[in-house]
Amino acid sequence: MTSVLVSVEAGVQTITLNRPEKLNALNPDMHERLRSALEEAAGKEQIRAVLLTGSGRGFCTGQDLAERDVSPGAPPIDLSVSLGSYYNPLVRRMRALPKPIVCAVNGVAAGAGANLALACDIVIAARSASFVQAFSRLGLVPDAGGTYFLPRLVGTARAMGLALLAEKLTAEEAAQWGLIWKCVEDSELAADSRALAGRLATGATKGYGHLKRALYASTGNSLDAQLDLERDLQRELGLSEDYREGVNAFKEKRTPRFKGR
Ligand code: LHQ
Repeated sequence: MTSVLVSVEAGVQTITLNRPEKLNALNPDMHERLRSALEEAAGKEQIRAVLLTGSGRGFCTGQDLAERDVSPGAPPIDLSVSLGSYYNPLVRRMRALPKPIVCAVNGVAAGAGANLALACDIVIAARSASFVQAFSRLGLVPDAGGTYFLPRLVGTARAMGLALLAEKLTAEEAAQWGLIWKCVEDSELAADSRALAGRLATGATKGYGHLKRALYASTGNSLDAQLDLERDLQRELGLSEDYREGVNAFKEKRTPRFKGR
Protein backbone atom coordinates (compact mmCIF):
# COMPACT_ATOMS: atom_id res chain seq x y z
CA MET A 1 0.00 0.00 0.00
CA THR A 2 1.39 3.41 -0.95
CA SER A 3 1.94 5.53 2.16
CA VAL A 4 0.98 8.79 0.42
CA LEU A 5 -1.58 8.95 -2.39
CA VAL A 6 -1.27 11.74 -4.93
CA SER A 7 -3.71 12.67 -7.67
CA VAL A 8 -4.34 15.72 -9.83
CA GLU A 9 -7.74 16.79 -11.07
CA ALA A 10 -9.01 20.12 -12.36
CA GLY A 11 -5.96 22.04 -11.17
CA VAL A 12 -6.02 20.52 -7.65
CA GLN A 13 -3.32 18.18 -6.46
CA THR A 14 -4.72 16.01 -3.67
CA ILE A 15 -2.20 14.51 -1.25
CA THR A 16 -3.61 11.85 1.08
CA LEU A 17 -1.52 10.54 3.97
CA ASN A 18 -2.22 6.84 3.82
CA ARG A 19 -1.13 4.74 6.78
CA PRO A 20 -4.54 4.66 8.46
CA GLU A 21 -3.66 1.82 10.84
CA LYS A 22 -1.02 4.15 12.40
CA LEU A 23 -3.25 7.22 12.20
CA ASN A 24 -0.91 8.36 9.40
CA ALA A 25 2.16 8.71 11.64
CA LEU A 26 5.06 9.91 9.52
CA ASN A 27 8.04 7.78 8.49
CA PRO A 28 10.88 8.54 6.04
CA ASP A 29 9.03 6.93 3.12
CA MET A 30 6.06 9.27 3.66
CA HIS A 31 8.37 12.26 3.94
CA GLU A 32 10.03 11.37 0.62
CA ARG A 33 6.66 11.03 -1.08
CA LEU A 34 5.37 14.28 0.43
CA ARG A 35 8.50 16.06 -0.69
CA SER A 36 8.19 14.82 -4.26
CA ALA A 37 4.46 15.65 -4.40
CA LEU A 38 5.15 19.23 -3.29
CA GLU A 39 7.99 19.54 -5.81
CA GLU A 40 5.53 18.43 -8.49
CA ALA A 41 3.03 21.03 -7.26
CA ALA A 42 5.71 23.72 -7.38
CA GLY A 43 6.91 22.79 -10.85
CA LYS A 44 3.70 22.12 -12.77
CA GLU A 45 1.78 25.13 -14.02
CA GLN A 46 -1.45 23.12 -14.29
CA ILE A 47 -1.43 22.48 -10.52
CA ARG A 48 -2.91 25.62 -8.98
CA ALA A 49 -3.90 24.43 -5.49
CA VAL A 50 -3.01 21.59 -3.14
CA LEU A 51 -5.39 19.68 -0.86
CA LEU A 52 -3.76 17.76 2.00
CA THR A 53 -5.76 15.21 3.99
CA GLY A 54 -5.49 11.83 5.70
CA SER A 55 -7.13 8.47 5.16
CA GLY A 56 -9.02 6.61 7.87
CA ARG A 57 -9.92 8.03 11.27
CA GLY A 58 -6.79 10.12 11.81
CA PHE A 59 -5.20 13.03 9.97
CA CYS A 60 -1.60 12.55 11.16
CA THR A 61 -0.05 11.77 14.54
CA GLY A 62 3.40 13.14 13.83
CA GLN A 63 6.58 11.14 14.00
CA ASP A 64 6.16 7.34 13.94
CA LEU A 65 7.21 6.50 17.49
CA ALA A 66 7.45 2.78 16.72
CA GLU A 67 10.54 3.57 14.68
CA ARG A 68 12.38 5.05 17.68
CA ASP A 69 14.46 2.50 19.61
CA VAL A 70 14.68 3.89 23.14
CA SER A 71 15.26 0.54 24.85
CA PRO A 72 18.03 0.32 27.48
CA GLY A 73 21.39 0.16 25.74
CA ALA A 74 20.09 1.51 22.43
CA PRO A 75 22.29 4.27 20.98
CA PRO A 76 21.18 7.85 21.72
CA ILE A 77 18.88 9.35 19.12
CA ASP A 78 19.75 12.72 17.63
CA LEU A 79 16.30 14.15 16.88
CA SER A 80 17.82 17.12 15.06
CA VAL A 81 18.65 14.76 12.21
CA SER A 82 15.04 14.00 11.30
CA LEU A 83 14.01 17.62 11.88
CA GLY A 84 16.84 18.85 9.67
CA SER A 85 16.33 16.23 6.99
CA TYR A 86 12.58 16.00 6.84
CA TYR A 87 10.32 18.19 8.98
CA ASN A 88 12.01 21.55 8.59
CA PRO A 89 12.40 21.29 4.79
CA LEU A 90 8.77 20.15 4.57
CA VAL A 91 7.40 23.14 6.51
CA ARG A 92 9.65 25.52 4.54
CA ARG A 93 8.52 23.99 1.23
CA MET A 94 4.86 24.36 2.19
CA ARG A 95 5.15 27.96 3.30
CA ALA A 96 7.22 28.95 0.24
CA LEU A 97 4.98 27.12 -2.26
CA PRO A 98 3.53 29.93 -4.39
CA LYS A 99 0.14 28.19 -4.52
CA PRO A 100 -2.50 27.77 -1.80
CA ILE A 101 -2.52 24.62 0.33
CA VAL A 102 -5.85 23.59 1.83
CA CYS A 103 -5.75 21.15 4.73
CA ALA A 104 -8.75 18.92 5.38
CA VAL A 105 -8.24 17.58 8.91
CA ASN A 106 -10.33 14.42 8.91
CA GLY A 107 -9.43 13.16 12.40
CA VAL A 108 -6.90 13.54 15.18
CA ALA A 109 -3.87 15.70 14.36
CA ALA A 110 -1.16 15.14 16.97
CA GLY A 111 2.43 16.26 17.49
CA ALA A 112 4.12 17.20 14.25
CA GLY A 113 0.89 16.11 12.52
CA ALA A 114 -0.96 19.00 14.17
CA ASN A 115 1.74 21.42 13.10
CA LEU A 116 1.79 20.02 9.58
CA ALA A 117 -1.86 21.11 9.39
CA LEU A 118 -0.99 24.55 10.76
CA ALA A 119 1.72 24.94 8.11
CA CYS A 120 -1.03 24.81 5.45
CA ASP A 121 -2.61 28.04 4.28
CA ILE A 122 -6.23 27.32 5.09
CA VAL A 123 -7.38 24.57 7.45
CA ILE A 124 -10.83 22.99 7.57
CA ALA A 125 -11.50 20.29 10.13
CA ALA A 126 -14.27 17.77 10.62
CA ARG A 127 -16.25 18.23 13.82
CA SER A 128 -14.90 14.92 15.19
CA ALA A 129 -11.28 15.95 14.51
CA SER A 130 -8.97 17.27 17.21
CA PHE A 131 -5.57 18.87 17.68
CA VAL A 132 -3.05 17.70 20.29
CA GLN A 133 0.34 19.26 20.93
CA ALA A 134 1.49 15.88 22.25
CA PHE A 135 5.17 16.79 22.54
CA SER A 136 5.33 17.58 26.27
CA ARG A 137 4.10 14.05 27.01
CA LEU A 138 7.36 12.88 25.44
CA GLY A 139 9.49 15.53 27.11
CA LEU A 140 9.85 17.50 23.86
CA VAL A 141 9.07 21.00 22.61
CA PRO A 142 6.51 21.51 19.84
CA ASP A 143 8.38 21.21 16.55
CA ALA A 144 7.59 21.32 12.82
CA GLY A 145 6.90 25.03 13.36
CA GLY A 146 4.67 24.62 16.42
CA THR A 147 6.44 27.17 18.61
CA TYR A 148 6.15 29.65 15.73
CA PHE A 149 2.58 28.99 14.57
CA LEU A 150 0.83 28.57 17.92
CA PRO A 151 1.51 31.93 19.60
CA ARG A 152 0.91 33.77 16.34
CA LEU A 153 -2.42 32.07 15.75
CA VAL A 154 -3.89 31.93 19.24
CA GLY A 155 -1.66 34.12 21.44
CA THR A 156 0.95 33.10 23.99
CA ALA A 157 -1.48 32.21 26.81
CA ARG A 158 -3.40 29.65 24.76
CA ALA A 159 -0.25 28.43 22.98
CA MET A 160 1.37 27.79 26.34
CA GLY A 161 -1.67 25.92 27.66
CA LEU A 162 -1.84 23.75 24.55
CA ALA A 163 1.89 22.98 24.64
CA LEU A 164 2.22 22.39 28.40
CA LEU A 165 -0.93 20.35 28.91
CA ALA A 166 -1.00 18.39 25.62
CA GLU A 167 -4.77 18.11 25.86
CA LYS A 168 -7.02 17.52 22.87
CA LEU A 169 -8.54 20.68 21.42
CA THR A 170 -11.70 19.90 19.49
CA ALA A 171 -12.11 21.15 15.93
CA GLU A 172 -14.92 23.42 17.06
CA GLU A 173 -12.73 25.01 19.75
CA ALA A 174 -9.85 25.28 17.29
CA ALA A 175 -12.09 27.28 14.96
CA GLN A 176 -13.41 29.44 17.82
CA TRP A 177 -9.85 30.16 18.94
CA GLY A 178 -8.72 31.13 15.44
CA LEU A 179 -6.29 28.21 15.18
CA ILE A 180 -8.00 27.08 11.96
CA TRP A 181 -10.29 28.53 9.30
CA LYS A 182 -13.39 26.49 10.11
CA CYS A 183 -15.01 23.36 11.45
CA VAL A 184 -17.60 21.51 9.37
CA GLU A 185 -19.76 18.44 9.87
CA ASP A 186 -17.88 15.18 9.28
CA SER A 187 -20.15 14.31 6.35
CA GLU A 188 -19.34 17.63 4.66
CA LEU A 189 -15.55 17.72 5.04
CA ALA A 190 -14.62 15.96 1.81
CA ALA A 191 -17.00 17.94 -0.41
CA ASP A 192 -16.35 21.29 1.30
CA SER A 193 -12.56 20.96 1.16
CA ARG A 194 -12.63 19.82 -2.47
CA ALA A 195 -14.88 22.74 -3.38
CA LEU A 196 -12.58 25.17 -1.59
CA ALA A 197 -9.44 23.81 -3.25
CA GLY A 198 -11.26 23.77 -6.61
CA ARG A 199 -12.28 27.38 -6.18
CA LEU A 200 -8.71 28.40 -5.33
CA ALA A 201 -7.45 26.46 -8.36
CA THR A 202 -9.46 28.73 -10.65
CA GLY A 203 -8.25 31.90 -8.92
CA ALA A 204 -5.39 34.27 -9.70
CA THR A 205 -2.60 31.86 -8.74
CA LYS A 206 0.23 34.34 -9.04
CA GLY A 207 -1.68 36.75 -6.82
CA TYR A 208 -2.24 33.98 -4.25
CA GLY A 209 1.47 33.17 -4.24
CA HIS A 210 2.37 36.80 -3.60
CA LEU A 211 -0.38 37.03 -1.00
CA LYS A 212 1.18 34.13 0.91
CA ARG A 213 4.56 35.85 0.81
CA ALA A 214 3.12 39.13 2.08
CA LEU A 215 1.04 37.69 4.90
CA TYR A 216 3.72 35.32 6.15
CA ALA A 217 6.37 38.05 6.01
CA SER A 218 4.20 40.48 7.97
CA THR A 219 4.72 38.95 11.41
CA GLY A 220 8.45 39.60 11.18
CA ASN A 221 8.31 42.97 9.40
CA SER A 222 7.86 46.57 10.46
CA LEU A 223 4.98 48.49 8.88
CA ASP A 224 7.54 50.33 6.75
CA ALA A 225 9.05 47.11 5.43
CA GLN A 226 5.61 45.65 4.84
CA LEU A 227 4.44 48.69 2.88
CA ASP A 228 7.54 48.38 0.70
CA LEU A 229 6.90 44.68 0.18
CA GLU A 230 3.25 45.32 -0.79
CA ARG A 231 4.41 47.94 -3.29
CA ASP A 232 6.93 45.57 -4.86
CA LEU A 233 4.54 42.61 -5.04
CA GLN A 234 1.75 44.78 -6.41
CA ARG A 235 4.06 46.16 -9.08
CA GLU A 236 4.63 42.62 -10.35
CA LEU A 237 0.97 41.65 -10.10
CA GLY A 238 -0.12 44.78 -11.96
CA LEU A 239 1.81 43.42 -14.93
CA SER A 240 0.10 40.00 -14.78
CA GLU A 241 -2.46 38.67 -17.24
CA ASP A 242 -4.78 37.89 -14.35
CA TYR A 243 -4.89 41.50 -13.18
CA ARG A 244 -6.00 42.60 -16.65
CA GLU A 245 -8.55 39.82 -16.73
CA GLY A 246 -9.86 40.73 -13.27
CA VAL A 247 -10.34 44.39 -14.14
CA ASN A 248 -11.89 43.57 -17.54
CA ALA A 249 -14.27 41.07 -15.95
CA PHE A 250 -15.32 43.67 -13.37
CA LYS A 251 -16.04 46.25 -16.07
CA GLU A 252 -17.89 43.72 -18.21
CA LYS A 253 -19.87 42.45 -15.18
CA ARG A 254 -18.80 38.83 -15.71
CA THR A 255 -16.89 36.15 -13.81
CA PRO A 256 -13.14 36.40 -14.46
CA ARG A 257 -11.37 33.55 -16.26
CA PHE A 258 -7.99 33.54 -14.54
CA LYS A 259 -5.11 31.66 -16.08
CA GLY A 260 -2.92 31.79 -12.99
CA ARG A 261 -0.23 34.02 -14.46
C1 LHQ B 1 1.14 5.54 16.31
C2 LHQ B 1 1.32 6.92 16.47
C3 LHQ B 1 2.61 7.45 16.34
C4 LHQ B 1 3.37 5.30 15.91
C5 LHQ B 1 -0.75 6.48 16.76
N1 LHQ B 1 3.60 6.60 16.06
N2 LHQ B 1 2.17 4.75 16.04
C6 LHQ B 1 9.33 14.88 14.99
C7 LHQ B 1 10.58 14.44 14.49
C8 LHQ B 1 11.74 14.58 15.22
C9 LHQ B 1 11.83 14.70 16.47
C10 LHQ B 1 10.86 14.30 17.39
O1 LHQ B 1 9.60 14.83 17.30
C11 LHQ B 1 8.88 14.94 16.23
C12 LHQ B 1 7.58 15.33 16.54
C13 LHQ B 1 6.56 14.29 16.78
O2 LHQ B 1 5.63 14.25 16.07
S1 LHQ B 1 6.78 13.24 18.06
C14 LHQ B 1 5.31 12.24 18.01
C15 LHQ B 1 4.19 13.02 18.53
N3 LHQ B 1 2.96 12.26 18.45
C16 LHQ B 1 2.43 11.69 19.49
O3 LHQ B 1 2.97 11.67 20.56
C17 LHQ B 1 1.08 11.08 19.26
C18 LHQ B 1 1.05 9.64 19.67
N4 LHQ B 1 -0.31 9.13 19.55
C19 LHQ B 1 -1.25 9.31 20.48
O4 LHQ B 1 -1.04 9.93 21.51
C20 LHQ B 1 -2.59 8.68 20.21
O5 LHQ B 1 -2.45 7.74 19.18
C21 LHQ B 1 -3.68 9.71 19.81
C22 LHQ B 1 -4.05 10.56 21.04
C23 LHQ B 1 -3.18 10.60 18.69
C24 LHQ B 1 -4.92 8.95 19.32
O6 LHQ B 1 -5.33 8.03 20.32
P1 LHQ B 1 -6.38 6.87 19.96
O7 LHQ B 1 -7.50 7.44 19.17
O8 LHQ B 1 -6.70 6.19 21.24
O9 LHQ B 1 -5.62 5.88 18.97
P2 LHQ B 1 -4.44 4.84 19.32
O10 LHQ B 1 -3.48 5.45 20.27
O11 LHQ B 1 -5.04 3.53 19.70
O12 LHQ B 1 -3.70 4.71 17.90
C25 LHQ B 1 -4.11 3.80 16.88
C26 LHQ B 1 -2.89 3.10 16.36
O13 LHQ B 1 -2.01 4.07 15.81
C27 LHQ B 1 -2.10 2.44 17.51
O14 LHQ B 1 -1.51 1.29 16.98
P3 LHQ B 1 -2.00 -0.19 17.44
O15 LHQ B 1 -1.10 -1.11 16.68
O16 LHQ B 1 -1.85 -0.24 18.92
O17 LHQ B 1 -3.43 -0.25 17.00
C28 LHQ B 1 -1.04 3.46 17.82
O18 LHQ B 1 0.10 2.90 18.40
C29 LHQ B 1 -0.74 3.99 16.42
N5 LHQ B 1 -0.16 5.31 16.49
N6 LHQ B 1 0.12 7.46 16.75
N7 LHQ B 1 2.86 8.78 16.43
